[in-house]
Amino acid sequence: MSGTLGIAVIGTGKMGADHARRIDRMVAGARVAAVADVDGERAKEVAAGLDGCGAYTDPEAALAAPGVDAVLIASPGPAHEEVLLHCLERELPVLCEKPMTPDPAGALRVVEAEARLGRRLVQVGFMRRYDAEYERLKALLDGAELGRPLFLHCRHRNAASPSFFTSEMLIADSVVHEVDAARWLLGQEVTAVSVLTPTASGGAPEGLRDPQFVLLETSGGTVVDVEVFVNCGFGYQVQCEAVCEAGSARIGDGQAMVVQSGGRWGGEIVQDFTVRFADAYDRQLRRWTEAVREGRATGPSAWDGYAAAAVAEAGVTALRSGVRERVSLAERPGLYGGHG
Ligand code: NAD
Ligand code: ISE
Repeated sequence: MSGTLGIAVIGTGKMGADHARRIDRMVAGARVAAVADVDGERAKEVAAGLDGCGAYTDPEAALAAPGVDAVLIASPGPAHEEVLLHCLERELPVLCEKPMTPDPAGALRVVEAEARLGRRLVQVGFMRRYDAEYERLKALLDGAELGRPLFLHCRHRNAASPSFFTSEMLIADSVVHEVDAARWLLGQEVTAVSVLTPTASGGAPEGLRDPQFVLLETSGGTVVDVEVFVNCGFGYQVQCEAVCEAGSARIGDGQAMVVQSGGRWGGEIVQDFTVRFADAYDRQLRRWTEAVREGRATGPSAWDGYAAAAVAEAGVTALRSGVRERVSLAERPGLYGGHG
């Protein structure tokens, strides 16, 4: 396309408002044409700062608004499927925040609808694939100079969890990022999940099983462990160490600047994902916009969203059962050749 890409942003909470600001200020060739939020006041507030942007409470009305060529979904996970299916009906390219859907059954309905259409329109917001450190680790592993990956040791820590967070969401909402990152970094599927839980931290809200230790086994024989701790109190940390046959590589130490003064050394720990992954969100949106304008599909696909949801479901079952659970995947439609 030659004109500016008009984007409808569905859900204008923390992420939706941030993405709308990003489209407005950081992405060339795109503008926010409409926003929708069930909270009409929130939608109006975000639209007020954006030239020619309509505010709606009904997502379908935003999809049908004048000048809308593409959609960004940033409503809560359970609301994604309905909007995704409407986008596919209207043949609108869509960038959908993770998780694509909270359940594999819903994700499979999206995959099947897109496969029937015969072309990729859905990209899932697994933004770690656009983070500079993750990109370097991916290039190193693909280059194979360290040999075969044996382990990925991952840590995913949030300073505090939102009030609505459940024990299951530590897996389906947080570890789902590691699931996608592991599938992408390794080019393998996750085949089984086990979950161990220590006595909950005193800093966690009553009843929340936080932290958890999640073990993923993969089709290529790599073992991935994830410490997820969403009320660690001290900051936001996402780390990954790949241990390979001939060496190891680690990302996420966050040591951009180390200060030495008064007989001490140290640095800052960022407090949340909007800071740690700001560049990745920018790059994700820029590359998606470029691809949509050129009529291409790139990035994590609906199949990746489905595979991550299937692993998350096995993880939630393992959390409840206390035993190792196998992951079962549907047959992959031809539309989704290899790993995205
Ligand atoms: P939020 O609660 O701050 O915002 C969600 C907004 O959606 C709210 O304004 C709410 O009123 C609105 N909403 C609720 N139901 C709706 C519906 N049916 N239609 C339209 N609007 C609706 O949540 P958030 O933290 O911004 O998370 C939004 C999405 O982004 C979730 O899928 C979440 O998992 C994802 N997320 C991704 C990252 C990341 O790092 N990629 C980080 C945080 C959140
Ligand atoms: C949140 O929804 C995200 O996606 C963040 O990246 C993650 O760190 C956090 O745990 C999730 O709740």
